[in-house]
Amino acid sequence: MSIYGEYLPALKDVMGRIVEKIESFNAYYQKEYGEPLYEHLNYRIKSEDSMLEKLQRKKLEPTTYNALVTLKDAIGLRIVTTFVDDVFEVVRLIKDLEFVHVVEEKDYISHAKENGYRSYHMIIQVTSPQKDILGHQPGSFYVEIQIRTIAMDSWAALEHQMSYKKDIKNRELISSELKRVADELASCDLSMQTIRDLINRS
Ligand code: 0O2
Repeated sequence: MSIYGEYLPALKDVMGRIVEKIESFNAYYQKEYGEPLYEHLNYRIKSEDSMLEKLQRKKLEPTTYNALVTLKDAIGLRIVTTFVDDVFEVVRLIKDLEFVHVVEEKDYISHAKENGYRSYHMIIQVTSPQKDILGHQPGSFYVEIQIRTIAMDSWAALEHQMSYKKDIKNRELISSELKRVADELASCDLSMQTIRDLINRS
């Protein structure tokens, strides 16, 4: 049986509802302002293998409770914007949703990680008509949302490749180059934002 057990349909339902809302924001921005709020949106329910691997890595029992409550990223969304300001606009809109309660926020954009990683992370709780693992109905389910710019996203993908290679040569050199590029990309993101503001004001 799946690690998500009988809750898999509820996870799919919750993911569908939040995705639909976010897509409707994008359609609204496109219609109202002539440009979308974000460039693309990815979403997934973490595969059973990845969830089991993560539980093992965190030394947690492979129970449905640990998969859904202790770890809070069974449902994951990634929203990728063109401009930095739009990251914070997406955050604001998500916080305003009436069926969403924000549990945790990590602003790795204002405070980048030491390796150069930048992204805005939110853990939210979404209410659902379906029963949750604590027996509540309506229930609530956790969703992890990562929001970042295209530049931050390409960087994270490259850095992720390195972290998965076991016997990589020149790891130190590559890490310091990645850090340098992360800072350059952050500077380009700021310049892009400034140019966009200048265009919009003129
Ligand atoms: P996976 O397989 O991607 O889910 P958590 O590990 O989630 O319990 P943590 O690490 O405190 O708790 O959460 P954080 O910092 O919000 O990171 C969550 C996710 O963000 C990570 O998931 C990565 O996907 C991504 N992330 C965080 N730091 C980095 C980084 O330095 N580089 C890259 N490329 N991605 C990062 P997991 O848990 O690693 O696994």
